[in-house]
Amino acid sequence: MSVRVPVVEAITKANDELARLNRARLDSRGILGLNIMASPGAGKTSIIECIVPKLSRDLRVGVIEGDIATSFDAERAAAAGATAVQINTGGSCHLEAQMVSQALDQLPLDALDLLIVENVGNLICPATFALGTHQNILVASVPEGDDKPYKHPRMYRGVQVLIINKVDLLPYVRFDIERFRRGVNALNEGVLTFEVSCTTGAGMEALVDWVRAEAAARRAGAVQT
Ligand SMILES: Nc1nc2c(ncn2[C@@H]2O[C@H](COP(=O)(O)OP(=O)(O)OP(=O)(O)O)[C@@H](O)[C@H]2O)c(=O)[nH]1
Ligand SMILES: [Mg+2]
Repeated sequence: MSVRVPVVEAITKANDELARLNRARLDSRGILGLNIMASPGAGKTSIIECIVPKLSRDLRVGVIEGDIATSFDAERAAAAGATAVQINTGGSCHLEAQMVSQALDQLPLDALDLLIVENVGNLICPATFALGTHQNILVASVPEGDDKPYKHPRMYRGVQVLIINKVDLLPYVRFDIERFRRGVNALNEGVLTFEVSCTTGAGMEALVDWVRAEAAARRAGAVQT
């Protein structure tokens, strides 16, 4: 144990340095970077599919998709109108700043206003690795259960935005939203929260408006990194 801890610290320190370089690449161009995290199947790509067509009316959107295998999600993001790059981690359960750096090399950064990163579906490891994005967004979905804030406190603590997805399933799934909210509040009081459904489109306009406002503020240089 006395050996392992310094090794882990060294890895995250090296990652943090690369994340700072990624952030500088975004900041020098006024690009807003969002890091979307969630468990597998929570609806990360579905949300991207919902918001990209609306955002593309006035923003140029790039998407970096992280998955262990396949390019399915990059194909879906591209079909929605984004310039998309797929990272295959080959087994790693999270993205690291180095992977994002390589993906940034493949994107036309001078022609983007917004970068959305979809992290690998996992509620544990992605919370540990900074990527250089500006906002960490967690998608929680109704069928996962209302106990997830209690079971994954680190993830819920470390995000600036929470999206509760699949609210269309509330009548059919046992999900006590008050219990869920109490768990969230204990860890991250006042976290900006959106309740949405990709199936019905409910709540999407508010989410899109928030992304637009954040991107505009960043482009105007009004937000400090
Ligand atoms: N009922 C319902 N189903 C949804 C909603 N959003 C997504 N889904 C479904 O949930 C499943 C997973 O959606 P994805 O968008 O692929 O989820 P993901 O988080 O990107 O999954 P991974 O990238 O594999 O981790 C699909 O069958 C979607 O159609 C929603 O709001 N309501
Ligand atoms: Mg996905």
